[in-house]
Amino acid sequence: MLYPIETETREVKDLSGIWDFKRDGEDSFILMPVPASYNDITQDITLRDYVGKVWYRKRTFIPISWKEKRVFLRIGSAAHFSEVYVNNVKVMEHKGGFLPFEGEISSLLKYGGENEILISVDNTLSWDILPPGELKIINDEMHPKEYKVLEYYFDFFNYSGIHRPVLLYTTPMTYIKDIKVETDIKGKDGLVEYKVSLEGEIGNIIVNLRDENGNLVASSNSFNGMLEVKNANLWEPGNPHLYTLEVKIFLDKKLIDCYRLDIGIRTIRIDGKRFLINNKPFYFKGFGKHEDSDIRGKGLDHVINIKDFNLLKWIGANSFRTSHYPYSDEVLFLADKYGIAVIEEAPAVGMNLWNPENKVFRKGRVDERTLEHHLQVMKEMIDRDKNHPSVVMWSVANEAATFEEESEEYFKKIIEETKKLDPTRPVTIVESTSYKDTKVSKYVDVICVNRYYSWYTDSGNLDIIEYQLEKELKDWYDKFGKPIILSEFGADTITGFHSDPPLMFTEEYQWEMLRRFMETLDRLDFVIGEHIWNFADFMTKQEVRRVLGNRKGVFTRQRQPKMAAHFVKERWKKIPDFWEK
Ligand code: GCB
Repeated sequence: MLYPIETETREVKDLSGIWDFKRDGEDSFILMPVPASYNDITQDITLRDYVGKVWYRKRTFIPISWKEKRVFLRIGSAAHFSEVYVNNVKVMEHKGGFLPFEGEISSLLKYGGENEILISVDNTLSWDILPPGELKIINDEMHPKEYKVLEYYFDFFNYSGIHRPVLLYTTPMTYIKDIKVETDIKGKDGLVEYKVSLEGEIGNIIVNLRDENGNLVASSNSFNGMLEVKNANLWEPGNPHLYTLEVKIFLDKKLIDCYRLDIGIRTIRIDGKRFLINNKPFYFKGFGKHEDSDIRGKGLDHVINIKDFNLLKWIGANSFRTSHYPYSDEVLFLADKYGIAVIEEAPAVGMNLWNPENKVFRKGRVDERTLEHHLQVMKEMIDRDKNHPSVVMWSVANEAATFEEESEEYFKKIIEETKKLDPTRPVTIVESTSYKDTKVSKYVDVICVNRYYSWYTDSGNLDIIEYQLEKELKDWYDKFGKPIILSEFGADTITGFHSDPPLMFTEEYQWEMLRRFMETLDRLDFVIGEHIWNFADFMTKQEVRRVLGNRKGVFTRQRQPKMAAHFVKERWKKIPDFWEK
């Protein structure tokens, strides 16, 4: 899937702005910004915690000139199930709240007139959608009849609505439908293998590869091919050179369509206990993040995004994981540009009830319907993001109940299919299970482990970290012989709380905990990365272990540094991006 861009043959109309909005069944509309979660926009608690369907409506003029073109409607994301109507005709529906969907609407439009776009979005979770959840209906003496509660087992608020831009865009009748790029390195030269798919009449093609200054470095006139770039400037974390692949289609010598795709030339390979980018051992320094901010919820916000990348650079991070779902296209374009490596995660989180007696991988919960949807999500995610140089690994899930027998077949299929869809990137699953019990980690290329020593276990005992971390990670390595990333570790920290000696929830405790974890990792040469949980504080559902959300951020939700940020910055300054212990 190509991201909509403007070129000499294409137009984009961004429908971001103020839409009409109402809950299903209501008579009148209120005003609602798009993109944004609707939850925190009004003062109405029943809307904040609403479960069910809502409607978004936008009226827009379509220019007469668009009659000669194809017009597509693309929704960046809608959490979680959506149906789309144009001038009262249903054009598409989509399941899954974190990936885009689009459809051609040319035949439904009034050209030179006003058109109505109506989008329903339902945030109800079930076991056959990712992330899963369940609508519980309580009938006991302590609740009113049929009392409804949406239960979910992941640790972020179920923000809802249209979270990413809604775009109208045009293409010519014959148009470039997709481009796929894979790159390699030969000595000092770069190899760019590409494939262009076309819809409509077959025309002639010119493919030009240009460097950052617009200079032509290679070209071809076939739909599939290999471009060679002499003395290529590679893409890598910290030094992210991009090239532009310019694809032009001609019919009878007339330019019909043009698309420009930014690409990076780089390789990724696992070699024993090393993760090689451009044949050099890469060390992941960074965070698990969230798409989350005040008022906007999970709505795309360029201000927050640029601030976050500036903070990543400031603190010396070179990577993050899109915990726990694929982030917006716009974030990944920034990662390409800023030179930040991304572990991109599927929205498979909350597949764990932390109880071997109460199974998740069974009929009616995570079963063949979930599997089918999960496979579809992997397909959509890879289809959208295959060309991003910043995406260096796929994560198929976070903290699933991989100790259950039935999880093995499930994830074996998901991992096999992911590797088939993209043989160029390693695959991981992020584990909370013990190395002894996991049925799945044997299928992945890199082991990712989340550990909360001195927090959820041995709470308050910082002195246990070194012993437990070293022991457990060595056990993981001895068993699987694969490189390991400590993909989560952290402490809830209320900014402004202090104590010395360090006590839980203070800024000193977070600092001291991170220090002890990190210094232990330095001694383990098979550990190829440290991702702190979390980049910033974020909203969760309300529960007694959460104080206005999860406070494990090294930055506050408003993106101000806690004390530990300064320690992490000093540490990461000393660790190069390419580092072999
Ligand atoms: C985890 C989860 C993450 C939570 C975190 C925590 O293991 O992967 O989603 O937010 O722990 O803070 O409990």
